[in-house]
Amino acid sequence: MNAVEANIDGLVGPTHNYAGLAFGNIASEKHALTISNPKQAALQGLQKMKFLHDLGIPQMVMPPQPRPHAKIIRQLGYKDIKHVPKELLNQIYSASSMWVANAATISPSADTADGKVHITPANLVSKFHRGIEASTTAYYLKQIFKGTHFVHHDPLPSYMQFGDEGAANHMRLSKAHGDKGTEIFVYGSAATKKYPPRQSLQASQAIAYLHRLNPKSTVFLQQNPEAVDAGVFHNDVIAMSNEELFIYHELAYESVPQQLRRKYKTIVISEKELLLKDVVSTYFFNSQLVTLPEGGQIIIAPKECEKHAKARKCFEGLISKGIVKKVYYLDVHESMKNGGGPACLRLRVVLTEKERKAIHPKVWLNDALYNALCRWIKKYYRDRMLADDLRDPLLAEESFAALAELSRLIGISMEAS
Ligand code: SUG
Repeated sequence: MNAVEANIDGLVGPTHNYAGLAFGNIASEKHALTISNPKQAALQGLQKMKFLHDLGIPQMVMPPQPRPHAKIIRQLGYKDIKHVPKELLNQIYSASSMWVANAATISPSADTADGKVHITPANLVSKFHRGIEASTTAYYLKQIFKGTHFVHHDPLPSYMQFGDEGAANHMRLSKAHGDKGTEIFVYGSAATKKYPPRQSLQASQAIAYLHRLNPKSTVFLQQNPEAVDAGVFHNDVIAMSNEELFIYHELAYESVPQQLRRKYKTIVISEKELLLKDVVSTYFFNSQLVTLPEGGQIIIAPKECEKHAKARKCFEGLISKGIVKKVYYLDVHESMKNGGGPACLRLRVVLTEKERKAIHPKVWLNDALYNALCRWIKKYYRDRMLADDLRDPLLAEESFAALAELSRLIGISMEAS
């Protein structure tokens, strides 16, 4: 069936800061308590969306979540933000909902037994600041993907047994977007020495079952513990996929079935070509592999790869072998410093024409929305933020005012979860 792949990107929120909250994510640990620039972060993300839109790839915008998280403040009995202890402040203020690759797992209608698009918001239980995203994520997704074409599941139970981090640990291979595909779920390993796993096998199995996937076309791959200990906290830090193309590093998994490798166009990048530590520092694999409307695939890579001789050579090799047409290096440095590259900032959805038409119209990026969002960011966002700024009561006011205006702009209700 004819179908296109659309991307929905998380707009960076006005409280973007570096709090060092994500143990196992080396960039987050490294940049903890350094100065962030929320305005630049949001503009960088928006420019990436515009870039894809200009290439003719359908692009949607996912709003940031309201922060500080009012419900958590109330639930813990604090009368207002002034009373929240310092060690909690950075979590309820985190703008981490920008990384929508962790928002949900989505199975296109071509793969599901009932021919509907199935959506499961991620529970993100492994980190408190991320776990508190789940209910608002579900609320937003229901407003965006409306009608009978879409089945919305609840996030899985909030226990590590069902730890689920969404599409960052999910891939799909198919001859063409609209064809029946193979869905690949990647789960963590209990054998790590340094960092805990985030995705559980039981969670991945539950989603495959809920989404009514054909077990014969569903594959579960276990992460290599060595990779997790080197900072590969999600699969999208060490593998990328699009249509029939599957590119991964040789140290990504415990094993990959021969059958899968033979069925699709599989490229394995060796340790000799790119060291595991460079996979993590450059975010080579956190690139977006995209099919152009006129055919052929391109890569949107983080700017950091351009400066890295070996990473660039790997990309040039893909071009010279005719695997991809071109690599574009984009600057999303503000997000990268918290461990989020181009692919972390987007959630992919394969849609038929009918499904596409059912989507809330105001979230589609076009030139008018792009210009309005640029103005909106410039009006409300600060260009400098440090941990101490989270103590400023004005920040909460600014952040809520910004989201109220955005809500009017894109017609999404943002009331607290
Ligand atoms: O969950 N960073 C996020 C980055 C998520 C990247 N997503 C994908 N790989 N798909 C995380 O580790 C850091 C927040 C802070 O430290 O301020 C953070 O949550």
